[in-house]
Amino acid sequence: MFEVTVVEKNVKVPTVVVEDDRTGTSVETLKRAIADNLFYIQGKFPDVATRNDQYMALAYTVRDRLVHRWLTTTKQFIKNDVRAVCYLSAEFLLGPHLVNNLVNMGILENVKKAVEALNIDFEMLVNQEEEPGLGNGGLGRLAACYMDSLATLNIPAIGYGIRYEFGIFEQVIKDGWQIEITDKWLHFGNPWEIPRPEHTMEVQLGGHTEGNYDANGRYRVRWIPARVINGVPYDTPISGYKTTNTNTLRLWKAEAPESFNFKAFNTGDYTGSVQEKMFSENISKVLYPNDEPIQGRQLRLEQQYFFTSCSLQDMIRIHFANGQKLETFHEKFAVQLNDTHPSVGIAELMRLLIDVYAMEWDEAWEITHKTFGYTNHTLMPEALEKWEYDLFATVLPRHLEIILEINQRFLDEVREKFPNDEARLKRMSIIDETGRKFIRMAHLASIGSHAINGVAELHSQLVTVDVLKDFYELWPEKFGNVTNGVTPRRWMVVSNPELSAFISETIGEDWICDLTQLKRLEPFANDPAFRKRWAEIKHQNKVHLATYIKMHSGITVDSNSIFDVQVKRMHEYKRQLLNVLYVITLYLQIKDGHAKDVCPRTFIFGGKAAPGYAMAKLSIKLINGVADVINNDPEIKNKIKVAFLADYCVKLGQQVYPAADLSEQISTAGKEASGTGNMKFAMNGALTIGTLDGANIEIREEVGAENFFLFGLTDPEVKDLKANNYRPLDYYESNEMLRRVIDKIGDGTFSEGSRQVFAPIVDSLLNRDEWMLLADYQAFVDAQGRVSDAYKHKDEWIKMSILNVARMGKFSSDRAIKEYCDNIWNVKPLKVVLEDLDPVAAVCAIY
Ligand code: NBG
Repeated sequence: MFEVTVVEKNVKVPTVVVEDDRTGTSVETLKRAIADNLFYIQGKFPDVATRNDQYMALAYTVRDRLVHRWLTTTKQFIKNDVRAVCYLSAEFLLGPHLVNNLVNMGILENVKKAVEALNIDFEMLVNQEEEPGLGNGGLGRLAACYMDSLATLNIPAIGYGIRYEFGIFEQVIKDGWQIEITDKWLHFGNPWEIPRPEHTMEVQLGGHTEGNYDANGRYRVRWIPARVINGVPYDTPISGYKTTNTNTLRLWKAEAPESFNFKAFNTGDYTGSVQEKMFSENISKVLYPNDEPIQGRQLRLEQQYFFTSCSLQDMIRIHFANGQKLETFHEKFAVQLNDTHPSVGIAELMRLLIDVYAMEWDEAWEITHKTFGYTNHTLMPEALEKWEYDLFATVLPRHLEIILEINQRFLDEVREKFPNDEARLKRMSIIDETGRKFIRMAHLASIGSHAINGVAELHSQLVTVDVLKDFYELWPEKFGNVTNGVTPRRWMVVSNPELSAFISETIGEDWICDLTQLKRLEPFANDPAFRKRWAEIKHQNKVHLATYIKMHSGITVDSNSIFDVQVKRMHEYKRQLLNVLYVITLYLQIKDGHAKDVCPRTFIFGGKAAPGYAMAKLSIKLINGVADVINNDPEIKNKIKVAFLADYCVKLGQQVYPAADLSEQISTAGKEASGTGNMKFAMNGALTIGTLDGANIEIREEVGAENFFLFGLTDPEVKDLKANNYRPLDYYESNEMLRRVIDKIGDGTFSEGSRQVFAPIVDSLLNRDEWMLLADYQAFVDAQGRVSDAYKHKDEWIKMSILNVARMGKFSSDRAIKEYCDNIWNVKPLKVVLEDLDPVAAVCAIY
């Protein structure tokens, strides 16, 4: 930006500010930039431009402004020799970039005006964006919220992951069943990323190892791989809210080292010659849906090793480029393992230090152990990663040797502390030898990290008495808790602009970066005018969602009814089926002639089922079957409606949370590690009906028991009942309504007369009921009754809604990130100052 002062005939005219075309943010400059990009980047005249051309032109306009901040940030991080957080995650569920970046950069209003001045509908461009769905659910979305907070808090950070060509599948519903369609997020190009082929890393796989003595008589191991694959980094700038600081998300794409196998090509085998390329590129081809019965495990292991190895090599490259020595690696990088997916990184850093850089074991171990922290996200046994020993040996022969050495030394330590305790050694070993041999990744992660944390208080406590009990007994000081949080920028400011503006009008804007400020809304709960406006905004949001539902599923819903919402991955422990049992209960009550007692409700469901998870898919079919019957039954007189929203994703979440009255958080106690949807709902003024599970417990503590609908068994009660031969049939036999509800599922009412379709559900509920739906059924129905009663007193309900929002300060991801920084990473913020960069001058090319 520079200033021109025009002086004419000795008359001084006011200073005119001329903006740089590529960084200026006035409406006029933005308008010109969009028009320019449409012409020069998309190569289109305005009258033939498609909506996607227009979107791309706008996205590049925004990116230019981001790049300015981004490069400034990188430059200043390097100049200040900062300690950085490296967040290793197999998933980053970012959601759409455009509006989030505009909000963070503070240019939303000007951009809207510029777009409209070009006669383009802004909302249409927003809807044009394909979201990068590079995650399954909570874990991936948490990583995205954390990237937002790291940037906002001015923490130097790099997110490292995989640039999947196909992210989470697109869900369509056909005859009530889920059908999976491949995701096409890259189909029209991705304007937010910049490839950096100059920083390509080589990754080795397979083969064997050879030991020999070097010139100094030191034993060295050489890994002779069977395959080598290239990892090409693609960088996405991650903006912070109202700060210059812009961090990097670096995602790796797998490529073959050479596009052609020339030998095969020369012998005329053209397809053979490209096969190698295809095999190599497979590694970053597709995101694994979780809960999938594990086939194709080898590819998954290769994915994990691929991105971790690239990332660690990249950190070492940056470290050296900064003129540092390897001995100080742990002083410059705090590496966080987002679950066990990147935990092979512990063996990989050891390999790099010992084999590649000839460091001694003890020093390498010291560095490695000080570098890593491990976050556990689940207690579910099927999600605790184990790799078949033989498979691991085939894919990563050198890493297996290193892991065995780590294990040996570790078990010696255990022996010393707990002599003569063979059972303990067996339990704690990285190698599971109870049957077929496996490598237990959670053990490797725990041994190789200096800090281990769970994601909510209950979960962290259960980690120490359950999956990692023995490790806790060995190293209690390593264990801690960081309760999850979500970013108020995306989940309030971007998703719910009306409510956010109203809050800012009332208490100023500081709450956006300090969510505890929302407390100042409390007194307004008693102000009728405030409540009235609050209720209007909620109603408006419901009208918007109702329009969406009508458009996408043809169902007409009543915006005055309770919007009762359960959106999350389909999983038995999350108990969507318990919700369905209540829907059918209400249906039967109306059919029994009690319609006048029923408070009108719209039950909204959304969520994907892993393609191989039959029970989860069947639940979707049941929800849709129930919806068909209820929505079309004239006797119901529209008192209740059921809608399953297809293809639940971040974009859809942004429309759903602001419109919800009731948030369903009804997992079996002790099973949901934290949950983060529960936070997004409450921040947008929905009340929670929930069990004492995960972060629900802390949400209830914060908002007050009187503003939360609690029901159900506690974790110890669940365990007790299990231990005492839980018999679901007892509940079925003794509760008439429950019996009628389950019989209805079985008798074909919701499956066009077929008794077969839902037989597995009935069988599972009556004979096993692993997740104790029947035990919690009556308590749930009673709690739902309390919800209906409360909703009848609309004014009181709104008060509770306001108090929920006012007391959600704790659940900002900013708070969570500060705790990680202080207790685990020991990193400090660095406030970056926006400076004019001369794009011609070489500044720095390290990141
Ligand atoms: C999930 C838990 C959620 C939790 C998120 C984020 C996995 C393995 N775990 O309860 O099920 O909120 O992680 O921590 O996806």
